[in-house]
Parts: sequence; C-alpha cells; structure tokens
Amino acid sequence: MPDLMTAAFPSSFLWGAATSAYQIEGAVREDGRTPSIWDTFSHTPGKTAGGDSGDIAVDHYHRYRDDVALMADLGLSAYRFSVSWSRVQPTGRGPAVQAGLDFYRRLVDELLSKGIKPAITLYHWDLPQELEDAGGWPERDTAHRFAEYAQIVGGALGDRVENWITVNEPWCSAFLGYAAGVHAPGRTDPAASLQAAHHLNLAHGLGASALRSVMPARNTVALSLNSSVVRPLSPGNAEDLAAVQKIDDLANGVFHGPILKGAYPETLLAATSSLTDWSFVLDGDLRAVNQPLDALGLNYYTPTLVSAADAEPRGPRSDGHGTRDHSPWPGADDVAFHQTPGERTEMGWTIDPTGLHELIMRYTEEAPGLPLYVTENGAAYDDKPGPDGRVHDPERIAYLHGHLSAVRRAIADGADVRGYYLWSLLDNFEWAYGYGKRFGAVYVDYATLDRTPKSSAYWYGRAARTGTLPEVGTV
Ligand code: PNW
Repeated sequence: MPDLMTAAFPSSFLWGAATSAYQIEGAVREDGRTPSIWDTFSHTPGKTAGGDSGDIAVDHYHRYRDDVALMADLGLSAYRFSVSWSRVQPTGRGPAVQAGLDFYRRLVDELLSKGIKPAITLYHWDLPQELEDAGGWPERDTAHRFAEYAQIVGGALGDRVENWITVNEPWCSAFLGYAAGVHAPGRTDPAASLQAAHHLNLAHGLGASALRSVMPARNTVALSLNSSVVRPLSPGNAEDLAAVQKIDDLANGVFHGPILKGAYPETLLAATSSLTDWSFVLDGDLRAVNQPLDALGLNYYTPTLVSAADAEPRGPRSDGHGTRDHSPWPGADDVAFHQTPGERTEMGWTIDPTGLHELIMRYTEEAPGLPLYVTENGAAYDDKPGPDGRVHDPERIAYLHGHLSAVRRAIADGADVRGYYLWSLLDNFEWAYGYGKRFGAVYVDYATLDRTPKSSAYWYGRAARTGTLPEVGTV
C-alpha cells in the first residue's frame, strides 16, 4: 500500500488556479465596458480599504498573454476565470459588444494553445450598474437578464470552453451585498437579501438552461458555492445545535436546497418568517432552479463556529467577516459566532483542512454521483520579496499541502473530486480589503505590476506536473 500522503492523484485530475474579472482585469473603461456595482462601490468613500478600486487591478486585460505563459511555465492544467458582464453587455441587456467577447476569445485561445483547460465563471459579483439601478438581485428581472447574458457568452465560447460555472458564491452576493452591506451594492436590507438569494438561484437555473440551449452537449454546467462547514461550540448543547441548523440553512441550504433538492428547507422558511413570506418564489421557479447539474464547485477557506447567543459570551467571538453593524445572517440574531481555535491566515481565518474533507464528504453523501471540484481554496499572507528578490511563502505551501492532502483523503474515501483551483493565480483586488491582502501564488508588485512566482507557485507547479504532493520545504 502506498503511503496516502504521497499517493498520486487521478491522472485526469485538474490542477488549476482561479481569478475573477474585477479583481484582476483593470481596463474598466476600455472597449465599451461600463461600470458594474463594484466600480460604483469601490469609488464610494469608505467602502474599501484605502479607497482601493479595480480601475487598474493587475492589468490582466493587457497582460493576459504573460499571465497564461506563467501558468504554462508552472505546469498548471486548468484556469478558472470570470467574464465581466458589463464588458459584454454594457447595459446588462441587449446586444453584445464584440470587443468584449473578443478579449475572452483571445484569452481562451491562448490557454488552449498552451494545453490549459479553461473554466468560465459567468457571474463573479460584478453586476452591471444599470441592472442594480433597475432593482438589482432583489428584482426578479435580473435573473432573466442573466439568462440572456449566459446565452450570449455560451454561444460565443461554448465551442471551445467545456467547463462552465453559472454563479460564484451566491451567498456573498446576496448576504454580504444586500444584508451586511460590506460588498457591492452595499445595501442593508435583510428581507431584500433573501429575495436576492432566490433570484440568484433562479439566475443559475435559467442560466444553465440557456447555456445548454446553445452549447454542445459534452460541456458541463456547474455553480460554485462557498458552502460553510458549520460547527457547534458545545456539541452536546441542544441550543448550539439549533444555532448550527440555522446558520447551515442560511449558508448552505438556501442554495443547495432548491438547486439539489427542489425546495427551500422548512427550517429556513420558519426561521425567516418574520422577515418575509417568500411569496417571491413563484410557481415553476423551483423546477427551473432544480435541474440536473453536471458538477458542483466548492469554495472552502475556513470553518464556522457558532453557539446560541447567551448573556455571558463563551470565548472570543467572530463571524469570520470582520466587524460590522449589519449581519449577513438574516433572522439569526440569536446566534453567536466564535473564533475557531488554531493558527490563522492574514484574513484572520483559522486554518482547518479537516473542514474541506468534511465538506467534500457531505456533498458526496447528499448528491451521490455528482462530480465535485474545489473551485477555490487558498490563503492570504503578508508576502514580501526577500533581499534576493524571491518571495518565500512557506505558510502558503503548508496551507496548500494540508488542504490538498484533505482532498486526496476524500478521494480515497470515495469522493469524486475532479480538480482543484488554487485561489488565486495572482495577488489581486481583495474586495473590501483592497490590495492589502495577498492571496496569489504569484506576487504582484503594485508599483510596477511585475509578476514574481512565490515559492508556493513552484511547489504547486511541481504537484501539478507530478500528480503528487511534494514534501513541504522542498522548493
Ligand atoms: C471568495 N466570507 O470570497 C471569492 O470568491 C474570491 O473572489 C475572494 O477573493 C476569495 O474568496 C478570498 O476572500 C469570499 O466573508 C469573501 O465568508 C468573503 C467570504 C467568503 C468568500
């Protein structure tokens, strides 16, 4: 029996990296692109650290060839990126802008020429501002507009891109964007955030149908969820277990309920009944949302630790999302969030690879036969070039080694995990945190925009080329 830690991954396993349009492209006013909600939000004083915006980001729009060459040099076999909706459809509706589509076609062709398999995310949080002005995600029509956009992009690139993801982390869009207000569009309306969540589900369903109507049948359609692993502070305490149920519904069930099972969890409907009667869920919606998926993407960073809120706090509290006045958890004021013990990354997120194993096994049980991808996993550290100009990031190597080992263990336990996309290829615009948090395997000098692969990039590249995990400390 080979040692599990050194045992090879399946030979077809995809070793990828991931990015998103607004976080890397820049060129926000070029070739007909119009503002998205993230342009508006980041230009609103006080919304992002240091007033940072994606105006220039890492200039990937102009440097995509170099970035693809970097991936090829490292030996990656897949790349997940997102399309900027307002580059393709500036008003969020109507005919496409050819220059916008051409950029993505050039990028895809560059990837294919280097043997790197592209995966397209259609929506990674950058709603065209015009659609927000018309009501945004709480407005039902936005889901129909998304389906139209999906059809345009699928029609243009479906002949050469096999793997498609409709929406990325709808939890962040709905609840950080419309309840907590820490992400664009910065609204703080709990009832509207639940409506937004439903319309994101509907967008996924209508978008998946639209994609399938224009693409070859061999292509796969998935979505990426930042499914939380929610754990009780005191596993023997019934009130803490009720808190777990509540947060699990709001983090996971609100999406995988309708998408995988065709219904919202009864416990979710009950827990939010004082905020909404869910009458925005119309006849036929659940059928549109609950259509067969070809794969599911899981994004995982850290577990969530909760208890019932009681008068005397038990230990340090955190909801993992920084301090905020408004909660991203509608109807869960009776839940307290705690810091999971253990070492943390620069985001303050506790490092716990067992959570990734748990998450994969959960979906292996709940959705038997559904292929899984880890569509994001990674860590932010305070990276700096050393005197030799190199960037050493042993903490990130340890993080990746731990989480990839968890993936390997899940595969050994019977999970059908087809690939892993490291977040992120490059240091980039980390949303409300601006450029202060570096998630890249490749370091970006923000003064010159020069790219320098960190030691983790070489470590990961070796894993990709050999299909096994190099020992930590060997690059
Ligand atoms: C994900 N949370 O964001 C996104 O898909 C990426 O664009 C992002 O850069 C990356 O993870 C790192 O943050 C998240 O508050 C943002 O739970 C916030 C949360 C989760 C994921």
